[in-house]
Amino acid sequence: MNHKRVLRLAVTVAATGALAAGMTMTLTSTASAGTTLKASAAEKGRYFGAAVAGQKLSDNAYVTILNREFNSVVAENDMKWDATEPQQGRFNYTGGDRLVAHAQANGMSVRGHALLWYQQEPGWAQNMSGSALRSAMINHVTQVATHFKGKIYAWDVVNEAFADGNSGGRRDSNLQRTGNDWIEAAFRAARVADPGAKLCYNDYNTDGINAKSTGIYNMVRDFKSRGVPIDCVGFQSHLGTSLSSDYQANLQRFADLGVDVQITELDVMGGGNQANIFAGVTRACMNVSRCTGITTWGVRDCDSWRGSDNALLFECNGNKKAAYTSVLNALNAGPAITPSPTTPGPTTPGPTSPPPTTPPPTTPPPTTPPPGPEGCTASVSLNSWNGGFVASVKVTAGSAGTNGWNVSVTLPGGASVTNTWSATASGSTGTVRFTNVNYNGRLAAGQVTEFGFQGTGSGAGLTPTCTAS
Ligand code: G2I
Repeated sequence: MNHKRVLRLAVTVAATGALAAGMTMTLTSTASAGTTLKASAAEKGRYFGAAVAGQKLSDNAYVTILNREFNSVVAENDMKWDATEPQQGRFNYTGGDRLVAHAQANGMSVRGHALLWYQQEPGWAQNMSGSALRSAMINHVTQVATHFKGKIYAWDVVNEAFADGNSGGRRDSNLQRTGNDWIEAAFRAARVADPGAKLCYNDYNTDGINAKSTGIYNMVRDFKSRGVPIDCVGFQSHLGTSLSSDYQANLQRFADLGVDVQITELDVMGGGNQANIFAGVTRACMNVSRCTGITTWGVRDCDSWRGSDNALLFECNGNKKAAYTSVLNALNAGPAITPSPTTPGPTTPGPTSPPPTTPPPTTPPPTTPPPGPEGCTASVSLNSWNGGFVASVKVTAGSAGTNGWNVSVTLPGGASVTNTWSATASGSTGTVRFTNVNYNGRLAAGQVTEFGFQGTGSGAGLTPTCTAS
């Protein structure tokens, strides 16, 4: 398939500037003045990432920009199936490990790309079908996610499984022909292998509300309703000369299903409208509280798969382009991810797995919920970089549900909380107590809600304790 041609054809609606119109501002505006992409994104609780091709890590000029501007990386090719399992059952993690080591040494988080994709299947898998392929692909997911366990912020578990055009259905592939449930089987295997990684579905030509994005939306809604583990949707955003007017609305409708959204492979046709489009995408992410980060598919124009499109934020000589400045300004102008007190906050996502079934009581149920530590539990996942971190905290109600909750966290010396969303913090250093806000205090038995906070210093070793009321 000529991927590039398809995506150019699909991006046809010119609507620059229309993005800002009509959107609901549920977010408070706090202008800031970061001077790098990563600092400005981090001030708003987001990451800013780049796709990295392995050999570029030995290019000093490239690495200088990467380390200065980006706090997240994704392997452009090194974690794909053909790279990691070139022969069946023989795994090669050389390139992936090198990128993870670079990320860890430089305070960057890592997106994993991609466990299953119909392209870049190794030759041996291309020749397989049916149950042999199904078990080979589940084994691949299990082995690779286990190898990188604990090191990946989010995995693209399945990439590009939906068809272009108006069908809204799945793309044909040997993976698809193993049965329509191949995607959920992959997500379940990935969850078991690395329970700490966010699990994403990733695709392109989903840059607005269209048949393809709606097909994906319906799949995510179905997964959430049946407890299939999915945490995020990646919007590749390989863009042409215009941006759909409903780009932000599309991100928001996915976020409203209770998943995070991320811009995962952003690049834009060079030319007069490039800076505006980059800014429009950045603004859209800033305006959606569950949009957790943006990744550009490369660093400099000449690193890009798009050849002479000049599709990225830096010239080949390393100079910043107008598009760079427009992204930086949009990050700095973006609202912080704190819900405004006058508007309802994001809806609490439903339980990610079915709530535990309660056996019929043998004694009359208590009239008041049991107090104390068994009332709720809290777990934290961290996105850290040199000098700072974002902590996402999951609160799970115990068997009695909650009317409200508090989570206490003791920060390491020197660390302090600078920004909190979906909870109210008391204190900023030492032991900090987070209390529910009005829309997420009441949880049914087994229900999960999330809040987050950003801090300076290290967030290592946080062990939250939860108290229900
Ligand atoms: O096609 C652009 C992207 C669309 N979404 C999924 C991404 O994974 C995909 O990335 C591109 C890489 O940027 C290319 O670098 O995926 C291509 C493969 O479909 C990558 O191209 C491959 C070439 O096809 C191979 O011939 C080459 O050996 O890159 C390989 C390594 O340079």
